[in-house]
Amino acid sequence: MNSNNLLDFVKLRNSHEPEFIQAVEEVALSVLPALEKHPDLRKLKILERTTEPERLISFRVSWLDDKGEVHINRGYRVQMNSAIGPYKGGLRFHPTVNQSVLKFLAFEQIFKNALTGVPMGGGKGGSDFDPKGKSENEIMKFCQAFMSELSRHIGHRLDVPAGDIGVGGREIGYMFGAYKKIKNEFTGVFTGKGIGWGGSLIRPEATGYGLIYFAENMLQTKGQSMKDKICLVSGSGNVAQYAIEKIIQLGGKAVTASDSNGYVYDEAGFTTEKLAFLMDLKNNRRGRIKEYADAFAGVKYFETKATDHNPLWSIPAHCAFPCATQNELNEKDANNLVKNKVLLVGEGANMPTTPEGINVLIDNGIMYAPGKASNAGGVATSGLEMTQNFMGTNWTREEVDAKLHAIMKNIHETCLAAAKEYGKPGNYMHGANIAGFLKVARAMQAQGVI
Ligand code: NDP
Ligand code: 2IT
Repeated sequence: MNSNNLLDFVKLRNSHEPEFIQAVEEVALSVLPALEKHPDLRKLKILERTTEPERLISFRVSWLDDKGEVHINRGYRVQMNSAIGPYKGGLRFHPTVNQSVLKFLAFEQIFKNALTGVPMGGGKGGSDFDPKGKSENEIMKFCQAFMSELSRHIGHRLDVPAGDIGVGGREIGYMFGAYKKIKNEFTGVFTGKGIGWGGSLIRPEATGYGLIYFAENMLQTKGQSMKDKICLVSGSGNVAQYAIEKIIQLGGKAVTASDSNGYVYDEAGFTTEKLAFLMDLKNNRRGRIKEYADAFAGVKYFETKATDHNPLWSIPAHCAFPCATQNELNEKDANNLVKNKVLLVGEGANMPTTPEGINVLIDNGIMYAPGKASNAGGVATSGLEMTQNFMGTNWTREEVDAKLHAIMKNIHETCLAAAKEYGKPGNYMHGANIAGFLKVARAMQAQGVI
């Protein structure tokens, strides 16, 4: 089966799922040429099998708001692949959540998790519930209603969810509490738990820190470092916040952050104090990014209009870190980055760059790190949380951070080695896709046609 046949197969079966098709197409274009070296894997239709979820659960979530009004949301869990470990991946609460979005995320998660070296399969879930503007009580009620069904399908050796957009420590707490009540057992069924009830130090920081560790590794291949690098960051949630923190710690300068209303441009750069303000604004007061610009002199705020490009990416900088959501950096944005001679793009979000955008970056020699490699620090540290839960132990901050550091370095080396071996030296996208795929493929081959 050549790439056209495979994509026809996937498009036919998933014709109304554009994000899922986009994610499969990227992996297929990397992996199919590589598979010419492995006719045994082609014959077994391993790639085709990875595009079909092992199980997809969709369910009704009914709940009552503070005024007693009934709301109906849709809940999902996509159990995509369990060849190398229990299903593992986050839960997303956002109005744009649908089957296509969750299947793309679960598909990416298979290969990302394989790259971490921690034994975890791929999964993802969530709901079209919109947490914005909901009271604390409504968030709890929704989480409990969601768990009344999801609890039947997960377990610490079966499927271990975590956070993603709209799901952070607060929501994990409510969902973990509901699970424990329903099942009458205390297990590490979630990661991203609070310290003191099974959580791991550094898990909240891990995705953003890991992203910047990965970028540092990329820069080192050119004899450079993060020091004095001007960085564009999009988003202002979990990943963006800790990416900014690590950029500051390594001597770089983060000059932007955004939310779905607009972005701020702080030419002087974030400091530890300004970042503390942003974290309080977003994590406690749950306000809008505009307030950051209102609070500090010299910071500009721009509303994001529905245009064909995002002006955040046309600000001159050395590094760009999209940390908000899928398809937030398109071909025009990529051309603007090229014009400004950006050195690297490191994806903190999942699939934030469109396929056309990726081509522009790679064709123009910009180092490009795909999310499944560069944002894998989050799930890798979730894996470390699972290990600590099974061992009944807690590692120190320094221990977890050292392991995260080593894992990101290893992923970086793995990507470069696979890229070189398969004739695409320096291409992190092909390297990540091929290395992640081959690990899962060998496990599927050993386990038979199931
Ligand atoms: P959060 O919910 O903490 O933050 C999301 C941020 O992105 C917010 O600033 C949000 O703005 C913005 N955003 C979300 N949707 C849109 C949109 N449609 N348009 C513009 N801005 C948007 O999520 P995370 O930081 O956890 O996740 C960010 C990205 O990183 C996602 O792609 C996620 O899949 C990925 N990721 C997360 C990991 C984790 O451990 N949390 C691990 C690996 C990847 P607003 O508040 O206005 O909605
Ligand atoms: O996209 C991701 O890797 C995450 N949202 C984290 C998943 C996890 O299980 O920690």
